[in-house]
Amino acid sequence: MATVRLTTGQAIINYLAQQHVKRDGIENPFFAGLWGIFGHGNIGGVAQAVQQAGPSFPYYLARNEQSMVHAAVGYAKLRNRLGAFACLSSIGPGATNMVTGAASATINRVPVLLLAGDAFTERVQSPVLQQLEHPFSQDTSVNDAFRPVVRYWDRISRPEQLITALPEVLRVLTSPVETGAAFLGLPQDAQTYGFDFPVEMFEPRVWHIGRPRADQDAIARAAEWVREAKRPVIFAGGGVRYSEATDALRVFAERTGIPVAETHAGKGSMPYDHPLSLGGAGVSGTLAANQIAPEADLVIGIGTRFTDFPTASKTAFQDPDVRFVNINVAEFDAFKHAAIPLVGDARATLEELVVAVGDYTTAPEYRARVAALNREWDAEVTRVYHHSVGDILTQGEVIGAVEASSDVRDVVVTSAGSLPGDLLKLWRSRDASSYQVEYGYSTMGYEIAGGLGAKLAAADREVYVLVGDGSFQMMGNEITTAVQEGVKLIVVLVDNKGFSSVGRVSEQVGAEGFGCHYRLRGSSGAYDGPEMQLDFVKICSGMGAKALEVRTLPELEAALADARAGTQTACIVVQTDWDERVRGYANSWWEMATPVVSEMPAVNAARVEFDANKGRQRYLMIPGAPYQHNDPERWG
Ligand SMILES: Cc1ncc(C[n+]2csc(CCOP(=O)(O)OP(=O)(O)O)c2C)c(N)n1
Ligand SMILES: [Mg+2]
Repeated sequence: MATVRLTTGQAIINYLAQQHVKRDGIENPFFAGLWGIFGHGNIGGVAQAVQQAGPSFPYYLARNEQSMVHAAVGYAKLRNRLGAFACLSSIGPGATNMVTGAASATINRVPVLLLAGDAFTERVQSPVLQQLEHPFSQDTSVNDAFRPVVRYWDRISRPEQLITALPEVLRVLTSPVETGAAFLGLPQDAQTYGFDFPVEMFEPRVWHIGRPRADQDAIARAAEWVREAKRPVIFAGGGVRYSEATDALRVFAERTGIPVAETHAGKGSMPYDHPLSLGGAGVSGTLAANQIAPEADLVIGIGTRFTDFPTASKTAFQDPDVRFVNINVAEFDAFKHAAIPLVGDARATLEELVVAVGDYTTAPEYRARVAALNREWDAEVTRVYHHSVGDILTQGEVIGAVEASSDVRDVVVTSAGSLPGDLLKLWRSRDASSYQVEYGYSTMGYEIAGGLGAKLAAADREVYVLVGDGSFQMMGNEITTAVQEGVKLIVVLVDNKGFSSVGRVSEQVGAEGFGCHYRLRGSSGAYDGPEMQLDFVKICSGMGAKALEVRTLPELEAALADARAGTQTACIVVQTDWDERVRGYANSWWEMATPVVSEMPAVNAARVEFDANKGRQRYLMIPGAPYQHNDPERWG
């Protein structure tokens, strides 16, 4: 057997460089390279290997291990999971910095390979710098903290373990069902050990991404439910986009007259101006979606996890006889809400279901109502985009100006705060990949790093990063990396002096925005001093970006035009009003645990409101049976 002698680190890099994915006849290399931050936990191992590999496996130097995982996720999301990065940390804090990124990748079901240094297998020198000494297990390290947040976890203490571990990593990362973060803990000595690997291990390998088909009997039963439906609605999730099923969805919707509401991950599944498009659903939903969903007698969930946002904390569906058909490649999601599970690829299953439902179509009045709601919603978006409160811009005006400056294929990225909800409501998605919001984990700090990853995946598109002042302060530092890479981002930093979004939910529970403002500590001991005046222009220009502050709409419009025309990363800082929010529409309750007892009247009033909403919450447990209300006796 022909062999090649390599270290563990070299074998990993050489293997990753040879992995390809193929779907629908199109083949591409899977890995775009390695993000990393070096330290004693990897310097002689994977770090040496990537240096030796040179341009055949590009290396990107990040500023924080968490944000390098976000950059990897931003990249893989825009590549519809057909491309990914590996991320390399040292041992200890570098590794644990990746835990949040890992959870975000896994929750959003986006592939990323994490390689983290670990303490010597040899142990003679233990404890090494940054090693957790576990009192009753020398086999436990901080890397065990990754176990619940990844889809594959392994520790490589001998090089030859890679022969079985790496194919498992690739199986998981390229699987539409299993994908998320995959983790390899790499003890620092084991990274440098050599082994005579079989040469076949480093030959190009193609991972075929299939389109599994749903059970025929289940399709027949689902088609029957569709044919019986009077007020059906589709909930389109991220699976629609990842499966590149947007055309199949549009055909299915047009043939059947079933309108489409979208989740955060699914936004862009339908063009915003399609007469069957309802836009975002649930907590951050449109008036259109939130009026249709409560009356729906059939919900077709496609590629969605049905989180509390699109379901308005399970108050979205109010027809007592509502039934569900779920198309999902993951059985776990397909079975939710007692649905007929169509376990399969979104595109393949829609193509079969459209045939199975035959000549079914919704009534002309239903279509007409949906089309009218779509037009009404568009008028509301225009109204919000132009709603002005005087001498300070509103977030609606800011989003409107960004949208007006953008082209159809340009990309918008955000993650936490009030921006994702407002964008779900307002942004007029015209291209399936243009809406790149991370709202599965809603990770403050994802924005700029995620935008950087998105831009690496789509250099031909402008990438707009919308980021709140809170998120920016948590992790704005990848601007430096964008500058270093010569990667252009247009960052719009919305400075409303604190957490407007948490302020809203704080008011919902009667807590009056406590602790959500950036104010100096005042003489009373509380945060009631003057508002902090942070100079974000200086911070951004200090990192090498072109930065300026704008105060009026014409200034914002000019700055956006200038940023588009330029070639370098630009940061536009815009102050907005903390209190001036885009409101919720129709049924948009988000369950916020609210105290049953308090000394504060506002909290007690909030609890009354909570109880009323809680009474509308449904369990959705038994298919086709009048469904179960949450029992009022049990809430308190
Ligand atoms: C890492 C992390 N910590 C805390 C939260 C909870 N949280 C959600 S939004 C938010 C405030 C965001 O502030 P900012 O970016 O200024 O946006 P705004 O609410 O003002 O729109 C907080 C603290 C979170 N989502 N992520
Ligand atoms: Mg803010």
